[in-house]
Amino acid sequence: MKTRTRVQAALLGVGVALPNLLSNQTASAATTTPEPATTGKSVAPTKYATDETPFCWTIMLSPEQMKAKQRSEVSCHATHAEAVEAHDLKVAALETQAAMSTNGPIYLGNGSTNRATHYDGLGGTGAQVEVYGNCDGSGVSFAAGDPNNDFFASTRHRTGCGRIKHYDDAGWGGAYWTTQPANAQMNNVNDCNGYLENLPDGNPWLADRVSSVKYFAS
Ligand SMILES: [Ca+2]
Ligand SMILES: [Ca+2]
Repeated sequence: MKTRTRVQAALLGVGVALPNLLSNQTASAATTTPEPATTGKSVAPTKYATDETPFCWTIMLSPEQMKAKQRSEVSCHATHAEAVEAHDLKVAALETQAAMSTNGPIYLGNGSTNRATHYDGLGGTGAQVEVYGNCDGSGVSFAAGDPNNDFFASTRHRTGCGRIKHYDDAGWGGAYWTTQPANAQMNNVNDCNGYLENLPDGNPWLADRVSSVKYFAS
């Protein structure tokens, strides 16, 4: 019921926005370029997953940033497509920034490849956080009080990171649990979208307790 209400609201939004868009285009032909990309989006991004913005992403902290005890920033969107679009824009901005001081393509210690997805619920359900970066010991770490802290209950390996370590504490401390596609652990689920594993709710208890994660190639 909730979904249908949201879809109806979105359709109404399009119906209202279209005449405005057309009139803006007519007006802009003689004046300046209109503000881009805001007319089609009904929900502004948030820093944490909500019912309205369940699709989130973050770029890993590099080992250097991790040593400096930085904490992760998450950006959440209404649809997966919007989250991906926003990610691409973000990486393009990072590349431009890096190009100002270097001669080669540099991602400031972060990659543009989707390495893993963490889910609110068991079995890859609920709000999800897509993680981009490199499998070189980079990671994510959430501050106390951040809604993404103690949030993940299952993890899907995407591209390249053969080993992912989940820690109970921010800054990669406390009890931890390692997911590896080669492991034959209980509660594993494999499907064509990548290796998916539920985090344990026993010893060590990491389901809904993950505060930081590190990503390794193997
Ligand atoms: Ca959860
Ligand atoms: Ca924790």
